[in-house]
Amino acid sequence: SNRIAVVPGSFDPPTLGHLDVIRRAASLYDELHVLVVHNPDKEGMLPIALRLQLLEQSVAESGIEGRVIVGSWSVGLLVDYAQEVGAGVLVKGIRSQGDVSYETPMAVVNNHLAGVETVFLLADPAHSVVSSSLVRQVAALGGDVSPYVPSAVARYLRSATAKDF
Ligand code: COD
Repeated sequence: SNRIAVVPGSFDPPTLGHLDVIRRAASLYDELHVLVVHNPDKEGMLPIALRLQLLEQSVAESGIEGRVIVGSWSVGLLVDYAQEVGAGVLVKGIRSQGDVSYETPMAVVNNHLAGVETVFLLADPAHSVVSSSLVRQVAALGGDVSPYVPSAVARYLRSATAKDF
């Protein structure tokens, strides 16, 4: 159904850019699944269970209106999950031409595989330089990441020691 959408990502960790896309997508669809997907191309910092917990806290703290379900998916195709929950749409955020180049082949293949459409939301310029990798780097070097992440994530990163990165 096109009333149900999935926002997939690595969320390693969740950022204010992610939360902005989640909030805007939640206003467009009746039900939104925010899905932590293991990206085989990326090594990853935080365990999936922790990313899930931080996402749940961030969604709760941000007061996002609408039905938002946080989950994870590590076996099989993303579109298998979409079909399982009856979602006809994937929502992705676009910060740059680089994001367009990265997302285009996946959007085409996901449509061929399962008829699922990908909807792109343009990043808010206020967040368009924010990425999880930037946050990881600043946090690992002892900088303040609170302008870029939800407060639950800032709290976690402050409590974690350098050896966790
Ligand atoms: N502002 C707006 N949007 C943002 C921001 C920001 N500051 N930061 C990130 N985003 C967007 C990204 O563009 C992306 O759309 C989403 O948020 C998630 O970002 P990340 O970095 O957490 O996640 P990615 O880019 O590593 O995505 C991982 C996925 C696993 C979702 C991706 O690789 C994917 O869709 N894989 C599909 C697996 C599959 O089924 N493959 C076979 C067919 S293609």
